[in-house]
Amino acid sequence: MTREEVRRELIKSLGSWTSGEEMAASLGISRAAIWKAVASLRGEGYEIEASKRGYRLSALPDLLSEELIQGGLKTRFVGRRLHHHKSITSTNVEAKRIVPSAEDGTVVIAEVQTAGRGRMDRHWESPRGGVWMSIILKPMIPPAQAFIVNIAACVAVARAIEGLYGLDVKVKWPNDLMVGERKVSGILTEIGADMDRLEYAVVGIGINANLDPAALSEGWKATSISSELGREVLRAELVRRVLEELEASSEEMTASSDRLLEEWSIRSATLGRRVRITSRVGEFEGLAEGLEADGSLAVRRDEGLLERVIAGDCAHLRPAGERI
Ligand code: BT5
Repeated sequence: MTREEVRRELIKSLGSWTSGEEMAASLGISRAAIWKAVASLRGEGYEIEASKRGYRLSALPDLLSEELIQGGLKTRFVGRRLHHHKSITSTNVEAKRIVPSAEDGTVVIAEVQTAGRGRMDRHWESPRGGVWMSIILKPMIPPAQAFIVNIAACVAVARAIEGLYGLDVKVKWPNDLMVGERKVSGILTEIGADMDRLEYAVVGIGINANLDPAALSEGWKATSISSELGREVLRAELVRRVLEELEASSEEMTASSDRLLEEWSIRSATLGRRVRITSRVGEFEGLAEGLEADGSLAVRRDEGLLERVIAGDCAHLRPAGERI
């Protein structure tokens, strides 16, 4: 059916122009037939622009369905299997449930999470308009290297948001992505391992895409892509880009982690700042000096001692010592 074929072609190049001539040639139909199909799709609520450059699909029923994400997805394995839920407790919980039978790169994605989770069982607010997804990875790396998955995910999401929207995205140790001083995305990586092999990593990614941060309970600490840009974005395009960047960074992490650690450091909003660390061993303040090869944050305590913090929370402090 022409309309269906045209729809698929436009979805493949969602957000960019497709020439009518090329589409007609590849589908073996006339340009007039394409025009008719476009008119019919517009009638269904698809927003399709037309210009000398061809057609561009700029808005669709804003769902993160398999079809919308996978059409035009340029990955080898990440996102090739995708489970879309309108509402779910937590995509990480669901991903861990299906992990034994899931292929490397399987994605669980939801429009809404009713019990989204942050680290240490904190609550993650996940209303409509965001991107809430978990990617199952089964990389060939030893358990001691598991931290690199989190680094790879942070770098991938930062690259995706920056690449698509030109926003300056910084990483706040260990897992926050920031625009300015506000959090736009959080990552929760959970792993399963035996003594000598990482069995899986579930990379949970939450991105405040099209939502009003004021509607979140700590809106003053959060931002969203739409509020930064002053317009809504195509979430399916964002998801695709994140999956593509994640595949690239997960390949980098199995080859050599040096570049990722370096990029993380360059993107870091934490290094060079005074921080307050809260970890299992207690709370202290100091200067964040560097990211170590094992993913820990090196913090120079005021008394001069260098602490390597492998897990915990980190608050950025103003020079005067007040919390931001
Ligand atoms: C995180 O934890 O930042 C990891 C968040 C991971 C969420 C994804 S969504 C898909 C997948 N499925 C899940 O169930 N989770 C993952 P953490 O560093 O612990 O930060 C949690 C803190 O961020 C909370 O205590 C709030 O202060 C704040 N917060 C909660 N919801 C937020 C939101 N939507 N935007 C910005 N900040 C938020």
